[in-house]
Amino acid sequence: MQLLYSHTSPYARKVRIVAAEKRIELGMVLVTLSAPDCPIHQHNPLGKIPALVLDDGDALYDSRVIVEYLDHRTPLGHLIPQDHSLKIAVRRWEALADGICDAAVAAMMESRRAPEKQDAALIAKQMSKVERGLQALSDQLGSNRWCVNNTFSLADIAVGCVLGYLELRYQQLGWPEQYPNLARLYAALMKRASFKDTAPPA
Ligand SMILES: N[C@@H](CCC(=O)N[C@@H](CS)C(=O)NCC(=O)O)C(=O)O
Repeated sequence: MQLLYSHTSPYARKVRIVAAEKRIELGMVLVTLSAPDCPIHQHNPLGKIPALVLDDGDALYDSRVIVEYLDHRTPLGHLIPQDHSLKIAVRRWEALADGICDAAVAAMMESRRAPEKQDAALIAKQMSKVERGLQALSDQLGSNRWCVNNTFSLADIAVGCVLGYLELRYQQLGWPEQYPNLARLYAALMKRASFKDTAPPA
């Protein structure tokens, strides 16, 4: 199996962490999305990373489908609970964390356009999703050690990936100072080899 990824994609990091936690070896294919011959287009018609190319040549996307596939491949330490209510809770955390990523990525793409072409209202709208999303993550975590059922799960991984992305791209937000409980969670996650080994380059 080969994973098409980039060093900075928070969605690809989520998949890499799940694979590492599940001790599943993946072939890694580093891609540059802006390259005209980027191989992602052969595997994902949406042209987005990550995509997981299976041994029979079929490809899986997006990250939520891939992590479910990987979690199901081995019985070792399920990251998505078997219990239905807990599973839905974990997947809602993931949806919130990924949604914050979507908004942060959209605002970043817009802010990279030439200044006269940028839509300030679009950036403000996306950043308000980021702010509200962070507040919701912090409120829901409270003083708990992990996001769901006091057990490490995909929910913590997804939250860790968005926090890492914001640390990389939006240091000026100062989320660790604003949300000490999220900072505590991120510090605990960064002690794990799976997180350390996939940290985006500074
Ligand atoms: N929902 C997708 C989001 C993937 C995504 O947006 N990836 C970005 C990189 S961080 C991308 O490939 N963007 C290129 C594009 O949108 O054309 C997932 O969870 O995999």
